[in-house]
Amino acid sequence: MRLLFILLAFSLQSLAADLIVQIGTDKPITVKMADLELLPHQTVKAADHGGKEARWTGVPLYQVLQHAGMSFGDSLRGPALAQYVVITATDGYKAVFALPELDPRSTDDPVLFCETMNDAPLPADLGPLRMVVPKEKRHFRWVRNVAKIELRKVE
Ligand SMILES: Nc1nc2c(c(=O)[nH]1)N[C@H]1C(S)=C(S)[C@@H](COP(=O)(O)O)O[C@H]1N2
Ligand SMILES: [Mo]
Repeated sequence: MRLLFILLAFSLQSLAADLIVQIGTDKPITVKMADLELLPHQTVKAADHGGKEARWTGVPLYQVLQHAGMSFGDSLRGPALAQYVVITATDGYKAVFALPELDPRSTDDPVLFCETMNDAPLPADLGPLRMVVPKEKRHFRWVRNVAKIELRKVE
């Protein structure tokens, strides 16, 4: 019984660590923390809401979308630009990004899914994944505890 409980707690924890990514009406895919590890990372120095500066390391949002099958190449133009990304946290908080804010052809401003702050894994109230958007003067889109990423089309 006790072993069962431990196993259950363990699998729930690893479930919570997974990221769900859905491109349009495709079947949602699960991106594990181990999958994220393999994607290109970037480190930035940025101050959080409390004004404390830290070193944040993570994967750019466009890299995660690319990993899930979206292309950021020359095909991303015209009607394809009328798409947007919805980030949902475990507490239901949501933030929205337009594609030119993410596309490296359009901007050098990083939008990152960070797994570490000052080289240490994020505490439970922030992580395991937190968005870091250094260009924002307000921290509206520094979503804590990210659970899901969706690419949707403006109707
Ligand atoms: N999951 C989640 N992330 C969130 C929020 C929230 O309510 N839930 N609030 C946002 C807002 S408005 C701000 S100002 C910052 C505050 O982050 P901090 O308290 O970790 O500094 O988190 C952002 N990320
Ligand atoms: Mo805020």
